[in-house]
Amino acid sequence: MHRPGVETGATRVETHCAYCGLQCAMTLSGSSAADLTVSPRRFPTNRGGLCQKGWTSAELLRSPARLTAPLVRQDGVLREASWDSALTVVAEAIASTTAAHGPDAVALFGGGGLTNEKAYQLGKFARAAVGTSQVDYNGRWCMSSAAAASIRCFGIDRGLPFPVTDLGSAHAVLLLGANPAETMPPFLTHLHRAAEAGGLMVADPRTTPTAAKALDGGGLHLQLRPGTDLALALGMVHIAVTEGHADRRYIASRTTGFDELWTVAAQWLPERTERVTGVAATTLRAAVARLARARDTERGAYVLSARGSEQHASGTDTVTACIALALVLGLPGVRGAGFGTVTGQGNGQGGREHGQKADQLPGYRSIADPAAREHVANVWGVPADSLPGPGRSAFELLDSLGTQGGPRVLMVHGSNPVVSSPDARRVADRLASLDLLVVCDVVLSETAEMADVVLPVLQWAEEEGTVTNLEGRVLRRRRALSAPPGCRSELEIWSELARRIGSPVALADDPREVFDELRQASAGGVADYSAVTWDRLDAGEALHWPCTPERPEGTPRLFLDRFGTPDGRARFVAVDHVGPAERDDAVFPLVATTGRVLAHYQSGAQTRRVDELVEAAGPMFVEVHPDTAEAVGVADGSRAVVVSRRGRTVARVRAREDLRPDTVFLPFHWPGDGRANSLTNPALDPTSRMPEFKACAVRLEALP
Ligand SMILES: Nc1nc2c(c(=O)[nH]1)N[C@H]1C(S)=C(S)[C@@H](COP(=O)(O)OP(=O)(O)OC[C@H]3O[C@@H](n4cnc5c(=O)[nH]c(N)nc54)[C@H](O)[C@@H]3O)O[C@H]1N2
Ligand SMILES: Nc1nc2c(c(=O)[nH]1)N[C@H]1C(S)=C(S)[C@@H](COP(=O)(O)OP(=O)(O)OC[C@H]3O[C@@H](n4cnc5c(=O)[nH]c(N)nc54)[C@H](O)[C@@H]3O)O[C@H]1N2
Ligand code: SF4
Ligand SMILES: [Mo]
Repeated sequence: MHRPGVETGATRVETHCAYCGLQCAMTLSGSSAADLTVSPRRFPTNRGGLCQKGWTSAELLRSPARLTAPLVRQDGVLREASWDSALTVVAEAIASTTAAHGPDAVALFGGGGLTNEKAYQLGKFARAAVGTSQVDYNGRWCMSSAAAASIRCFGIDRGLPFPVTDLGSAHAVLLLGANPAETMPPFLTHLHRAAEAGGLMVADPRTTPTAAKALDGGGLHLQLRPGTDLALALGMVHIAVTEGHADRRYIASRTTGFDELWTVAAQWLPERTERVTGVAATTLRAAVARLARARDTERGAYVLSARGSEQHASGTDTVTACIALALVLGLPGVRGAGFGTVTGQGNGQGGREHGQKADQLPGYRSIADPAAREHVANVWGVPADSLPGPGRSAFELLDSLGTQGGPRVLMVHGSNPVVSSPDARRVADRLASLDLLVVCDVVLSETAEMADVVLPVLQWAEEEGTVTNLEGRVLRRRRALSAPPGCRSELEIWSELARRIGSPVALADDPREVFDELRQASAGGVADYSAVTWDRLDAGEALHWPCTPERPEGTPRLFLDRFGTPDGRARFVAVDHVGPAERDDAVFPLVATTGRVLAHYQSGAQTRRVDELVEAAGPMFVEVHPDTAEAVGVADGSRAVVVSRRGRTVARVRAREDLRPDTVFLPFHWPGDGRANSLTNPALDPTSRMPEFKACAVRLEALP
């Protein structure tokens, strides 16, 4: 394959990073992919910083691994094909499958890395062009528990309901299951003040670089057992109330439901909390007191959660309890204080607003709400009753593929579930049972390797679009390179497929036109973009949704006057600790938790193709306490096997004194025998349908 990249004549383009939700600002300089360079740009979220992934983000634009022609499976082998013949295969499969089995036999799977325009168009293609209810996306595995709890307690889900720069003046920040030192390094600039004030506190079973930073500054590391954040939060609520740190005036004037919550939290005495979580009662007391001191006498106290506390079968209740802790202390909706969840993917916020989620329509509307259906159907020019109802959630969707009554054709856009889904072996089996698997990607991901049709699409620096960052601010992604020959934008693909399957509506393929339609579709919804225009974004305006004709300046800070609930008050919800769905026992005596390393992104489909990152990360590993390693006879640096009830993973042992002896940690960035998701438990949260990525029972064995 040749090296893509065609001159556009453009020499300097201001855009944002290809990867995570911090969306660091960067300038791309050069006239072709071959000589394109990345430099950081001053911007509030990254303050001129980039992490190693950002610095090397241009590599994938010129990688020989880049797909440059459609591939169609013939006689079991993927072979290059023309666009016309590849699209014919897809269109005919959609048309014949819908005719024979109904529209729900065709499914779509999206991603939180897609631009707002693509996320919106994916949902419209599914509902209006194909007519299927079977659409969901990888954000279900990412933000869904945070989202469900925020909606439950605040009435609105915007990850950070305040600009990230507000954290900069905070003297105390409690991070629950977040490791930004590796997952968003420039985010740390906003935590320096808290760290220096001894107020950075990190709840994590591992001593991460983030926890180490907290300890260096005299802050706290709450080294809890995986899956016990809910107990931790309730125990801290208990301490806040019994030790005089609760904000009674705030509770009375801005919340409801405290008494119900207290019937549960009253049971979580510090000593019981210590027994369940493994965090000393003195540490719990110190953490609550530190938050209260920052609130009362300094500036700023914040509680933030991320995937460590959220990716559990009780993730929604866990975040609900974390919010209860923030509410007891009187933090949310107050200037210089707050609660937030740290959104992960590049467009993890926008990706969950515009309708690629199984139960959702654009504007963060519910697909079950008749008024919402009426509004969106009007914008689309279809009858409201033609829109399907809610579909299956991500894991349930993948698990139903090829089964009786399940979808037989799947299109994947912006995800690599063969590596990233829970119980991935089972998911790969389901993918293999499809009549037709279509994968749109920029590289031959592990999921693309299984596909019947692979369509090579454009990536971040080759197309125009918008994304919404972790603080709900809409940003412009700009094109620095023209499309490599052979690749097409997904907007074009959906537009053309819609035409070929005889869709009742035409789909635009110009991103700006799609964005204008998205604005109309979002108007009046929770995530209202109606007054956000490309011209305003291009002029550099900082626009956080909701941004409406009545409120054209946007809303950097939500909840200052009222929460998004009908009565304007935040809700305490009585939730109780249950612990991980799978308990350790004599056969599987350890808890495995999973997460990220600095140099790799997600399933690694992109970053495993960047030499500098591959070298920095090294091979797949498992962190183990030295006592645990010794007990099973595996040496530091040797290869070992981690076994769960679902599968096994081979990894190099990294002995770590500072890890809990009952816990092992595996990153999930590698495929094959190093795939962490061969182990994970697809137990789903009853509300968010989030799988339990962060706790499963395993044993460790020496590699025979
Ligand atoms: N380098 C890098 N950066 C990324 C990404 C990436 O893949 N690589 N992905 C992006 C995305 S999509 C996301 S969602 C974010 C995720 O960002 P984070 O949430 O910061 O990342 P994780 O590593 O998944 O989990 C954070 C921490 O949770 C801890 N943890 C595990 N189990 C538990 C538990 O039960 N309780 C608590 N309190 N902690 C626990 C882990 O040890 C880990 O250190 O990162 C974004 N940024
Ligand atoms: N064990 C374990 N598993 C996890 C997690 C965990 O903590 N532990 N975290 C979960 C979380 S939070 C997340 S977000 C998921 C993420 O996991 P995935 O959903 O697999 O996400 P990515 O690896 O980012 O996959 C994105 C794919 O889309 C391609 N791509 C990039 N841009 C585009 C585009 O514009 N269009 C198209 N069509 N393709 C594009 C990339 O090349 C890549 O193949 O993993 C989840 N899985
Ligand atoms: S922190 Fe996230 S947005 Fe910033 S450079 Fe790194 S990957 Fe890109
Ligand atoms: Mo994520």
